[in-house]
Amino acid sequence: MKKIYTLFSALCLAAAAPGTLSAQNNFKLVEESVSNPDNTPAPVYPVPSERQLKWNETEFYAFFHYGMNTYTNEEWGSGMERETVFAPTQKPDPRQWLEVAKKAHMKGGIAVVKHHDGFCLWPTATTEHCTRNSSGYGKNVDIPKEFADAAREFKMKYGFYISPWDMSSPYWGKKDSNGKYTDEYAKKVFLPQCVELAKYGNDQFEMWFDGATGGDHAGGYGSYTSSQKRTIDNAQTYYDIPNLRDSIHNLLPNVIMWGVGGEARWIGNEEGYSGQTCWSMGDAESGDENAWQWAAGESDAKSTKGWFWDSSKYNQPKSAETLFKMYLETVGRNATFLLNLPPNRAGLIDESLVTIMEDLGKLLDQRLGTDLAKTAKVTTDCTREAMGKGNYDAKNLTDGNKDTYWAAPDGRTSAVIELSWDTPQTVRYVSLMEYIKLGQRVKKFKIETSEDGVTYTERGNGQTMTTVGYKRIIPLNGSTTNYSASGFKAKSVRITIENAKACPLLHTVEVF
Ligand code: FUL
Repeated sequence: MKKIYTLFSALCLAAAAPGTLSAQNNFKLVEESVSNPDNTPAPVYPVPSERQLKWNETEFYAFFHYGMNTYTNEEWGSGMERETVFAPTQKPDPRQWLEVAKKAHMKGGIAVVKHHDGFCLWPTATTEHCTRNSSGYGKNVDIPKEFADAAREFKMKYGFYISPWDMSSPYWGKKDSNGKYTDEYAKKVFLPQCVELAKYGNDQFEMWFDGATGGDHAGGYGSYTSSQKRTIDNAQTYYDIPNLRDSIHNLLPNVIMWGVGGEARWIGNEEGYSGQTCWSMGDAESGDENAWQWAAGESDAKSTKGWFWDSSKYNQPKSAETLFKMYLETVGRNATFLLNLPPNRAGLIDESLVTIMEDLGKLLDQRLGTDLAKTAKVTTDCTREAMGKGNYDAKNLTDGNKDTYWAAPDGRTSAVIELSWDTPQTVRYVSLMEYIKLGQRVKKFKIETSEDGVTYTERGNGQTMTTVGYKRIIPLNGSTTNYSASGFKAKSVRITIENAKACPLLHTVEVF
């Protein structure tokens, strides 16, 4: 190998004047081809960063909308509420919030610690509009602290929603005498608030910045008049996002700056579904296979009627069955699922929601809890040659290790993976996971089952089987409305990747 390397370098250097770009490029190419002893597949760009990968693994996590609006029964406040209006009827208990989320098998949570009204759920140094000036059980409440402590206790991931829009701040949207926006809000309020939150733990996984840019709700120090309506024109520049991103990443290496932060995208609806075709780059429900920036989708959705608990109304919690459908249409379609559980005026998740979360946890156990692939014989019609220490064998698909994967040889954009059992199993769902560290590749696939190992029938008809990405779960009955399917008897499940951007790589196949 060393010889070839030297020979090629000599040839390259001879072919181009030393020091020129082409000499350097040739040198690099040869160096790369001989320094790939494991025959690792070339990446298909864009690829996720380490922190984006870790974030994706959170899959299903809770949103907790709690704050001033919980005590005014509003969805958006005005910024003019007195601090004493925040009046919990007992000590708020973020530990209970996460305990409930865990029952539904969520892996983490994001607490809203400042909504658009600007009231901060911690005694911040940046404004008086915070719990320091509340009374009773509200006085000096420190939600980020208790939330972070509880998450660590439960070994769950955690992060915070901090609204960039701040109706209570006199600086928000302020212009100077030349009509130019001042940077006072970013410098005196928003950036310092993010830094304060960072101090609650460097293990945070996501900071959530919603995209609201002002408007009808003028808010702050006065009454609603049209002259008080404030807006901003460009969130990126107004909040100094590039600087904020760098500063926060220095403090929180694993945090994803969501939304306006640019590291994960809004799926484009708040209904709990993503596109059946869903690329981890581009925009909205389906993404764009040709976009250059990795931005996987996150689907934020409500479990009740509003984002905040409304003590004056029936909050209409969704059933566990509906939430299971939302799970399959988000996590099962290459998006993460951020499900809102709004604490009530006692600062607790209401009993009605607790029961639903327990039921959802049970449904997930029953339907996606026993992986039949673990007992299957797995074969593929092609396997990449390894050359080095590792391997790309079919057995990697069921070894429970996300770092080992099956790979097809270069030049292949289709492949067949087959799982079989000696006795027929009842199969309902198939879950696939690409090795996205090297890019999202699969463009089309199909699934068949066979009861006798001879005759195969295509399943999942009705589902669009295009992309896979981080995870894709196909209900084999093919329905897009009824996911409590009874299933099919199968001695064999055959997955055919029909098209891919480059040689396909999967790290996990599961069958339920
Ligand atoms: C939106 C907000 O305006 C809603 O109140 C809610 O917080 C939702 C999650 O994000 O942008």
